[in-house]
Amino acid sequence: MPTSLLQGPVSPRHEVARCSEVSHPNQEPRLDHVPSRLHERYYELAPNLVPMDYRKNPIVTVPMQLIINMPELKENPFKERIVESFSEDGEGNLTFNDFVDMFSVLCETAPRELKASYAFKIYDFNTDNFICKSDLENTLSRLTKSELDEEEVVLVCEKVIEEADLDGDGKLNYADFEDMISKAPDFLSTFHIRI
Ligand SMILES: [Ca+2]
Ligand SMILES: [Ca+2]
Repeated sequence: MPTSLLQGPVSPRHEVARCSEVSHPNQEPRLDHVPSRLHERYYELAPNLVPMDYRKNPIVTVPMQLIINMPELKENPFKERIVESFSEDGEGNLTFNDFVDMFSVLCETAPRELKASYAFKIYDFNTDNFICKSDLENTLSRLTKSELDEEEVVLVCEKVIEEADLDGDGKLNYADFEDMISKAPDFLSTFHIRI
């Protein structure tokens, strides 16, 4: 897993506090507020797995299948990839910290740069640190929900790579990708949810 992508300039867990301030304008901003609300959500997903008492440092994860059925994610075409990308084990099992990170990146007020770095991870289906043609085809088919047929998807992807691939190696590195999404903001729109 490319750790450089996880270490953005902004800490996701710091951002979650900002999200709470925005979504509760009438309340005093409380930095501990959202994590405890998120812990309730986390607990509700799997009351038999998640303890309320962490004093013995239990190892707790909630499996992907339960997380992708949350109302915030259920309709998202990238739900499995999103959960996988935030899971420390890479298989979609989320610790509470993974869960908090996921919500803080997806929240509407998270900085664009932070979202972009996770979008790159999420779209990089084969996890080789590049967005190649097959990643892009996979992404586009999900974004367009089969409005385009296979041939059209291939054509659009070739075009996108042709335009965004600045160093000419046939795939997009992060700089190429950032350049591409700056021209097509829709690419980030599936990464906003309310908590
Ligand atoms: Ca890739
Ligand atoms: Ca390139």
